[in-house]
Order: sequence, then C-alpha cells, then structure tokens
Amino acid sequence: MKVVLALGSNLGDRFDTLQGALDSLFDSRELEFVAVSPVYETDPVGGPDQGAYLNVVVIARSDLEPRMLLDRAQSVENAFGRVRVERWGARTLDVDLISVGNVVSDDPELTLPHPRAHERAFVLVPWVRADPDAVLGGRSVADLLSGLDQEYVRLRPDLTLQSPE
Ligand code: PH2
Ligand code: MG
Ligand code: MG
Repeated sequence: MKVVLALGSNLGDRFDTLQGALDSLFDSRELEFVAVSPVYETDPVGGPDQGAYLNVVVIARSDLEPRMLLDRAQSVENAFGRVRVERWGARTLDVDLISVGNVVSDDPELTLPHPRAHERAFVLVPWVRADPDAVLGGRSVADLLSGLDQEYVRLRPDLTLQSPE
C-alpha cells in the first residue's frame, strides 16, 4: 500500500532532524522509500506562539498494518527527543501518518486519512510535489489546495533532503 507521512520540526537543528528522521524511518525493510518532497518553511498554524517549521512529505510503500506504521512513526519521534508538552506546541519532530492506501479509520488513536490534512497547506503543498497525482478523500490534492491560503508555505530551495540509502 501507498503510505503518506508528513514530517515537521520547529525546534533545534530542524533540517538535521528531518534528515535523521527520514533515514531512520527507512532503516528497516518493512518500509520502502518512494519519494520525498522539497523542504518548505512554514509559519506555525494554531497552538501557542512558536517558531517557524520545516515541513516535508514522504511517500513510501509498505504492507505493515496502520497500527504498526504509527508505532514506527512514534518511535522515530521518540528517538529524536520529542517531548510532548502541549498539544500543537513546538517540537523537535512530528511524524504524522496522513494516509495508508484507501484505509478509512475513525479510531481516535489513529484516524485515517488524517482528519485535518485536507485543510493544511503545510501538508498538501509538499504532498503534491512528492506525488502530483495525490488524492485525499476522493479529491485531488491539487484541487483541495486551490481553496487554501498557501502564502505561509515557502519553498526552501537551499535545503534538499538526501534519499535514504
Ligand atoms: N504541526 C502542528 C501544528 N501546527 N504548523 C506548521 N506550519 N507545521 C506543522 O507541522 C504544524 C503546525 C501539529 O502537529
Ligand atoms: Mg502534526
Ligand atoms: Mg503528530
């Protein structure tokens, strides 16, 4: 199944954190790397006053159950020193599972597709760059984006992640 992950960092060395997270997400054979988007610098959406994020979207293939994918995402977050202080507060690393094939789940611990992705330009802009044909909830991501403010999502052409080995 096609797996879509959104990564964000707004504390510490944000670019280093994203590169390290990308490498460790794919350090087992259970997740096959497909693509990573360019890096975007984004103003924080919601939550308390906090610094700007770097955001990327990663496309993978995997046969793992969504629950196992969530475990992997959380263990990578923990490995990078994520401390959960405040909902939507600053963090060294956030790894969100955006969609897993066509799985629809209303499990409060793992809602799929991600319940807020459709309104988040900081997810949709990098996603459509990583996968121009991306679809979310039956609508193309490009189409979803046409109704959203994207000005706060700025390409960082000076920062390019290396594909994991
Ligand atoms: N993540 C959030 C809340 N707000 N804003 C931006 N720009 N980027 C994020 O990754 C982000 C956010 C909760 O995870
Ligand atoms: Mg998040
Ligand atoms: Mg998260």
